[in-house]
Amino acid sequence: MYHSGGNEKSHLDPEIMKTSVLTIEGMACNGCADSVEKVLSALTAVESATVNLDAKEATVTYAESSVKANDLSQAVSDAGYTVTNIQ
Ligand SMILES: [Cu+2]
Repeated sequence: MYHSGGNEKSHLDPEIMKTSVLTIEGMACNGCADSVEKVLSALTAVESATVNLDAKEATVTYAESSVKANDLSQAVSDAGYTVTNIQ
């Protein structure tokens, strides 16, 4: 029987990243898509946000422990758009 030495990991649990797809109404052009991307990316717990204008969808990867899907939706409506679905 011997010690495992430096093998042991002392990290806290890594944050669990979650990806949600938001359906957004009200985006008319690339400028709108950029705005939505910016407000979502600005949230501290959001790792990435990508908007597909044609699909009216934003794909957002975020730390679920720090931000909820509702917070994403709120940020989008604060920017003047409407989230009609989150999956
Ligand atoms: Cu626009």
